[in-house]
Amino acid sequence: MRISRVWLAVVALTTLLAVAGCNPDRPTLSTQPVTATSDAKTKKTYKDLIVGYAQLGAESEWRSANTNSVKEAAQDLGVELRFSDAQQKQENQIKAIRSLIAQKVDVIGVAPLVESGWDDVFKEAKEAGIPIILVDRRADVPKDYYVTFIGSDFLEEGRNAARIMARLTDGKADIVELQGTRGSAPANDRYEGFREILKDYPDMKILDTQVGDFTVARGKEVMEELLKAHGKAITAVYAHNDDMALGAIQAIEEYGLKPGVDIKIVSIDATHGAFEAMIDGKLNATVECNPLLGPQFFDLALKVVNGESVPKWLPSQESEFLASQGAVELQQILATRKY
Ligand code: GYE
Repeated sequence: MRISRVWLAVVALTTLLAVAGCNPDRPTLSTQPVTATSDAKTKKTYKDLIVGYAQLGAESEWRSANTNSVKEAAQDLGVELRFSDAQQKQENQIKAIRSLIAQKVDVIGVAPLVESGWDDVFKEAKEAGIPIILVDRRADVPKDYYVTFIGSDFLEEGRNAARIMARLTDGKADIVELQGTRGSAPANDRYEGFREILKDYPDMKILDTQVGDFTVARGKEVMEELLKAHGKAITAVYAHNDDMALGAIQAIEEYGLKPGVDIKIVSIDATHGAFEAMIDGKLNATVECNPLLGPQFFDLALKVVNGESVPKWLPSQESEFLASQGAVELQQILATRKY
């Protein structure tokens, strides 16, 4: 048995060599040292790259996970990263991009705070020959001002949040909405996607909608105001991210109602904080939004620098989680999650 296997291998190898030798299209197996082609010589590797990342801020658990993912991936791959945090101010982000252009980095990643207002600075990058990769959020600019966008389908997240809310409330709810940063792509789309689905549910109404800036603190303040204005008429909260939902939970408890029971709550991101709140029965569901974009971002950056073609949008794969899955299952899932 053993001998016949060895023979088979010898026969197979001989055949392969013979075929390779007579087929002009195949590379021939030879003992000559392989010389690098000029293409391989000019192709850059991660270690050659200098990449800028203009982050928008540090407003949420999602954002910290996004920042860590980018920094960790850069370190693992050996990319030189020039990172800046705009502290939620568009003018800071624009300044950071201009400085990266002046430093002549190879690629600039931008998570645009809001959708509008990027034309001038993106044009400057284009004229300097520096490709822009949009990470996480879209910008409303001509398509040739950026090479690719890597991030989530925020419209679909909004639709999914509404579908879950409809299931949780049997299609009957008086909802207050906590919106993310005004003018940002996720706030715009999560607002719109949610309403799209609500059209099919005449007994689901939005009582009020306010901006909570994607932060716990603002989520709490805004929810306090909403409770003051509408009190027990509120039966559901739709928060554009988990942090605001966590703030709303505190406000609801202080008001003397039970979050998750008296008021159903659905949010977006699926952070550790959201899982803990679901395990405690205070949050009913969260729609996943993936912040771990670092490795894909650098993969795209390298391809772009080497002139390879990349898709115009690389959508993230996402799921959803419900308190009704039970504490045991949620604990197990939580243990496997990085953010
Ligand atoms: O949902 C929120 C963060 O742009 C998708 O920004 C991101 C959003 C995320 O502050 O938590």
